[in-house]
Amino acid sequence: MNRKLSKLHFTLIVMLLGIVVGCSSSKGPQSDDVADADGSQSVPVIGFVQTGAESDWRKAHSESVRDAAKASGYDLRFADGQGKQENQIKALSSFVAQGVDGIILSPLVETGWDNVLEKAKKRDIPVLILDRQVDVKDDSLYVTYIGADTYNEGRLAAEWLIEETGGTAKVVELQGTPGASPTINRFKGFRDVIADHSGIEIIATQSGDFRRSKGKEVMEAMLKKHGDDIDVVYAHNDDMAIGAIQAIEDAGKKPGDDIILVSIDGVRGAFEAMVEGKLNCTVECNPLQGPMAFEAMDKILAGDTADIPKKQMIKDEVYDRDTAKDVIDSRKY
Ligand code: GYE
Repeated sequence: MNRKLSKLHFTLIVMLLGIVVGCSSSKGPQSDDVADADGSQSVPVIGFVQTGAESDWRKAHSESVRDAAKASGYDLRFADGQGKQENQIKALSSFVAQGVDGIILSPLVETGWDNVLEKAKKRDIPVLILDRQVDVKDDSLYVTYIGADTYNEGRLAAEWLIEETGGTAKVVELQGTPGASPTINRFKGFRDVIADHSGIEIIATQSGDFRRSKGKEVMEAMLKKHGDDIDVVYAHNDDMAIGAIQAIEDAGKKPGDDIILVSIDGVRGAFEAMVEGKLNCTVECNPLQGPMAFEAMDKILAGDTADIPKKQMIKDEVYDRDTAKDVIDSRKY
């Protein structure tokens, strides 16, 4: 019997008898094919290794994964990497040692995962990579990747900017966490588009670690150094753009008018800033990835992996000050 089926049976039995089961446990892969000592069936256990809680996007992402796990009947063990790869590696190893049924990894950075993923593979524990990508020598170390097309997001931001400025602007860039796939891709996507537009010049670029406080700090330093030269801020996420807005206001300038700001994510705070006229554009990056992840996990645990693509990308939209007001109430994160 596959795990998903046994989970359904379990749910049915509970419903029919009207029994409330207080807790469930797992004894690792295949464990729910057999009943526990007390006669109950356990539900599949998934270890989720998250990057941390660096942004509003991330908070929405964690919530989406938690909600979807619950809705799909999984027992989710949540590990918060707190912005450190070593914490994530430790959590992953520990999930492998616990013999969980599956692992979802949102990797802080792209490289450095080969060894720990080998451990999971040796124990036959399937790994789904969610949100950020990994760069590993052997692609069979994970089953599938689900996330946004962050390279395209960088391109969309640049295309919007060229249209808005007519192709002439001095830009400062606030990069995300160094080595993270969205940082690498948003950096590259943006540059690939402006390469044909010599009037767009990046005069400074620095990491703000995808954090609001860091975005503000870096922007303060950039304003001190480049002052009136700055026409545009390109931020790799909304949180850093919101931090930059504060720094621009503190410097006595009008964000959105004196300095154009374009960022990525599409979180509520960005829509509020656009409605207030302080942010000009955000490229959506949908964090509500939980349902897709567990739909794939259902198939993986049922051994039904043949039709799961290696990469599944979520589609993004572009929103600006003109469209923000019309859509803000329908935003889900
Ligand atoms: O843009 C940022 C977050 O990995 C795509 O991580 C994600 C990024 C998102 O902290 O806000």
